[in-house]
Amino acid sequence: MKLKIGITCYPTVGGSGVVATELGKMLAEKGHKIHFISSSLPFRLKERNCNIYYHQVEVSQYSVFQYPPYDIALANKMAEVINREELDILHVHYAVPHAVCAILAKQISGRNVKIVTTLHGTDITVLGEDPSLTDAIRFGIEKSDTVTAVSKSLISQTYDLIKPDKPIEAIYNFIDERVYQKIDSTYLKAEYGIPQEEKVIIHVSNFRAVKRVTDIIKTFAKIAESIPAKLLLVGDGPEVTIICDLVSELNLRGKVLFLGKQSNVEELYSMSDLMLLLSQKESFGLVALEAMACGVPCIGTNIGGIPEVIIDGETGFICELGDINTIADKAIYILMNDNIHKCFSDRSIEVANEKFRADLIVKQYEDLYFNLIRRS
Ligand code: GMT
Repeated sequence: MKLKIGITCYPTVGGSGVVATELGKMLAEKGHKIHFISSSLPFRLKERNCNIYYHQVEVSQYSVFQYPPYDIALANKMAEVINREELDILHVHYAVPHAVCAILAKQISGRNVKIVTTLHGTDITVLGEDPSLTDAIRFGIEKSDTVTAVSKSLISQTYDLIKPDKPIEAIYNFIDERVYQKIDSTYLKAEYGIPQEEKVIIHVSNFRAVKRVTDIIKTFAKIAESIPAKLLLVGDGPEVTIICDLVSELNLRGKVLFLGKQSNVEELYSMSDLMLLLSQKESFGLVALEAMACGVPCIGTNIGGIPEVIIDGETGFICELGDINTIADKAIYILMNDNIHKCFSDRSIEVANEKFRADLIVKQYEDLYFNLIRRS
């Protein structure tokens, strides 16, 4: 049986948008009809696929509205698509506003569409602490037909912060192993002017304060004292100016490459020897998984879902938040020891494939959809 599934996510760069879009693409490959409903085309939705449709939410800009009514317009568009396309499932990523909009849309449409909500982290760990949103988040969770979260840690944080009366199932994020794999990128190192014998450390994020990119720079400064190395910073965001200033202050300007937003990051991972993810909030850490799939050992903080992705002592190391000296020591240990690096790299690829392979995770979502439909 093939399903008709609506998907709503934040379409701009971000792990939740990536996961939602990749899930839609995979489900479309399996023959399900996928209807993306969002404010703009999800950035990863590039190729044409006859099973994928896109419905843009248009928001009125009447002068009487102090704020454009995006949430109402989204609910209205969702209801329109539910009815016209006879959706079986509406899968929304983020409790607010998307789950709340989906519940409203279901009522507007009058159709028994099943609502699946996936929690990604920011909606709980950041917004969940805002009293003006807590009750709405709890409502979105409790009134969804099924709720999933991207890590076990996020489930316990959701119960701690929001206290919903609802079971939540962990379904991990995944990578498309056809894309994320180690490729020969020696030519790229030359293109970036990095001598072949120099080590490459990579960090990929949206440079928000929670990513603690300043800790990455401080750690790199210590590593660069012992090893010839370059740091690749991939992405863009609010902290970039602070980070540039710190790079200059620590005399690292020739050693840190600010690459900005990049596509085909698998090439950049493939030329890297180590990934650093030193966040203070991280429900999963999709970038660590992407790096692992390309054979890059990772050092991450003991925060949120990171220890569910990086296996301490097998695919990298887990260190305490802000413990720059230990992080730098462990990084140098991996980078100076070819045998350890190879073991961690091979094990990273194995874990990415065994635990987070696309077909495995997409099947879990598919089973969940079919169970919901069977129950109705
Ligand atoms: O990390 C971000 O700032 C972006 C955020 C998002 O909403 O896209 O990422 C969240 O969802 C990703 C996909 O599930 C997770 O890999 C990230 O860990 C999570 N971010 C946080 O929890 C801070």
